[in-house]
This record gives sequence, structure tokens and C-alpha cells, in this order.
Amino acid sequence: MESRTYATAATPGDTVTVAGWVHEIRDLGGIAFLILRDTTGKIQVKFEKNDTDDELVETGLNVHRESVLSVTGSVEAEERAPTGVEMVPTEVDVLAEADPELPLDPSGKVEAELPTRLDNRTLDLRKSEVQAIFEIRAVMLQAVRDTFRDLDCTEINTPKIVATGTEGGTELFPVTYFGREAFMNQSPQLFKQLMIGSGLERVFEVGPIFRAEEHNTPRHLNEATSIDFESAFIDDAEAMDVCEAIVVAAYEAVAANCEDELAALGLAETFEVPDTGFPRLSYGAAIERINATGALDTPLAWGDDLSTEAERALGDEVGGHYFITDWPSEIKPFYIKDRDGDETLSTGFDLMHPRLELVSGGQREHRHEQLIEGFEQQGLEPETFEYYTKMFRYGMPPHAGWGLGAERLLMTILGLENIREAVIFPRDRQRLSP
Ligand code: AMO
Repeated sequence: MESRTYATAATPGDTVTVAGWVHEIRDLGGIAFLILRDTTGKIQVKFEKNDTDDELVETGLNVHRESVLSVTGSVEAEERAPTGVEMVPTEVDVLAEADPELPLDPSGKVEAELPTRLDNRTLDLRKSEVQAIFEIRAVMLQAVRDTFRDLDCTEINTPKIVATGTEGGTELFPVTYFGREAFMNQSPQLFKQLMIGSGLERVFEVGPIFRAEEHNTPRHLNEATSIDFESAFIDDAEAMDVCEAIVVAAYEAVAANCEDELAALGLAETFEVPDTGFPRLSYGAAIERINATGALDTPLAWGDDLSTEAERALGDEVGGHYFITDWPSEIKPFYIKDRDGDETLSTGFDLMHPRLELVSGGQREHRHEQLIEGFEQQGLEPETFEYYTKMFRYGMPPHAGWGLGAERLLMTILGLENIREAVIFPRDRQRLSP
């Protein structure tokens, strides 16, 4: 609409047209108030029945809540109005009517369960606190992109229909590709590595990853958004530096740009940007600390992956973000390089938030012969990956990188209880639409 004014921009003295949803109608007899809501907030429209045209009163007050109206009128200062101004209408147009019965109440007075909210995301996202999550998500992703650009990285987009998995064969979604077997991509891992030997050298991608995880938990999705980074001529320690810079930049951008959104989520007073210099703990030290807490029935032994319980115990101890480094080679994927001089230790690392894992990464095996050996050790057929391994024969520099789950990052930034809150239309075991 050409001459539309946002609700919160309506200034006393102006004549404006505001368009939005009917949030509430309060009919007090001689006078009635209609609260109109748009993406910026709300404005009160006053109908003094004796002074207002009957047809206007009829149109404005006989609509159901959540119908879409456009209201033209003069704006006046009014201390008693929720935003300090109100409109006196001269024209009211009903642009779209809403049914009298709604599947959920966008005013939030009646709370809805998460499945109902996800089934009706359009209505759910009319609530300011839900809208705030996705405004913040956009700010977070913008900060991530800007920071990567400042760090000389090129944004790439890689295929999502692929011939091979990379993160373990059990979590693949098969698809039929013109009669051939194909899969939904679990990670851009091999593609981003292939760009290291190209002229780009330093790349990032923000894109979907697909994991056919059986478990239905508050922190797993079957389609997630991965923020991936890969750079030539850096090692695992330098990759961790970049990881920390990206995570802190996301928090800083939210703190700097999302005052209203944080307030809508009740976080204005408590929101904190984490200090840089996240501790870096070796896997060996981590399992010792976990065992020392006595939180686990069976103590961890070398080579065990960390259970949710173990992650929690260590998270409570450390209290903030931290890296776990030097994982046993046997539990890291084939593309992760071993520590020089000790084949049992890898250069793989994870970035942990006290509540969950945010990132996996490491230095990569860039030597062709060792790469092929790694495939064989993990029971994979190097021939299947020839399109990838071949490029390691034509000048592949040393490199490192990582993958960060965007929904997990948002979830931890905002303290959301369920990862499904951090994605508009989540994909999980039960949910394939909307
Ligand atoms: P990994 O499999 O650990 O590593 O994934 C990296 C990060 O992606 C997020 N993530 C998920 N988020 C929600 N639901 C899921 N099912 C899910 N799976 C993963 C997590 C996780 O830490 N190729 C490597 C990365 C690399 O080495 O560069 C990889 O994919 O936040």
C-alpha cells in the first residue's frame, strides 16, 4: 500500500492510513476502542458513536478479531491509550475477514500447546514474542554473514541432493534421482573442502542439512540449518578462533539491534554477551572432570562419546561456552586429521554451550595417501568418494573448518527450551507439514 503508515510511526497531528489485524475491540457503550496491530506494534482507534458516521462504526466494530483492516484518520495524543496516541477514523476498509473461531489466540491470552502453535504458525507468529524470535534469527544470521565477509570468506551454496553421506551411513534420507539412489545432504563437508583447493581458499555456507535421526529430542531436527566454515592454510586452533568470533558477533548483534525483541521475550534485563577466550579443554581432561563430579553411574572410559548427562555435568562445572579438543581419532570422521606424532589423538574439536553441543570441527586430512587410509579404517569405500579424493592429488593445502547449527545457536542465545521454537516450520519424526 503506497501511503501506508506503520502503527508505531503514527504521529499526533498527522492524517494517516494504518493497516493491520484487529487485536481487540472494547465496546464501552457510547465509546468503543479498536486496537489495530501491525508488524511494528499496535494503535488504538477510537469510535465515539455519537460523533462518528454510523456506517463507519458498523464496519469497524462488527468485524471478528484478527480480521485485516485499513483505517484512515487523524492521529491525536491520548495519554490513556496504550501507546500514547489514538486515531479518529474517517474511513475503515475490511481487507480480509477472519473466522469467528480461531485455532489459536494470537493475543496470547489463551495459551496454546507447541503442536497447535506449529500447525498454525501464521497465527502463532502474530504474537510479538514469537515474531521476536525470528527477527532475532535474521539479525543473528546477518551478523554471521557480515563477520565471515570481514574475515575474507566467500559465501557458497552447495548441492543438497548428493550421491554419498559423510556423517555416518545410518542418518541418511534416501531419494530417487532419475532412477538412481541419491540422498539428502547431511553436511556440505566434502563440497566446502573441495573449495579449499580452488581459488576461493576461504568459504562459508548457511544452508539446510538433513539428518534421519531416529531420536525425538528438544535439540534435534531432521532438517536443520548449518553454518559452515572452511579455510585453507589454518589449523584447528585458528579455526576455533574464527568459531569464537562468529558466536560472539551473533550475541553482540542481538544485544545491539534487538532491544525491543529481547524485551518482548522478557530477556532485556538478563541478556549477556559471552566473554571471548572460551576455555579449551582436552577430551582427556574433560572425561576426568566429568568422572570427578560423580554425576554418572558408570564413569566414562577413553573412547566413549559424551552422553547428554555427561555434557550437562561438565557444562554445570564450566558454566559458559568451552571447547573440547583432542578427541580420540576413532570417534571422529575420516576427514579429521590426526595429531602429528600420535595417531590415537585427533585435531577434532567441539564447541559446547553448557546445555548442548553447538559446533564440530577440526583440521582436515589433506594428504591423499593418509586420506585413503582413513576411509579404509572407517570401513568406507574410497572409490565412492573419488570425486572428492581425486582433488587431493592436484594441490590441496592444509585446511580446517567447522559446522555450527543455526537453530542450536539461536536456542542457546535466547534460552529456548525446544529447538522447534527456533525454526518456523520444523521437521521432526512426526512433522512433515506445514
Ligand atoms: P556435526 O554432525 O557435529 O558435524 O554437525 C555440526 C553441528 O550441526 C548441528 N546439528 C544439528 N542441529 C539440529 N538437529 C540436528 N539433527 C543436528 N545435527 C547437527 C549441531 C552440530 O554441532 N561436517 C561436520 C562439521 C565440520 O567438521 O565442519 C558436521 O556436520 O549444532
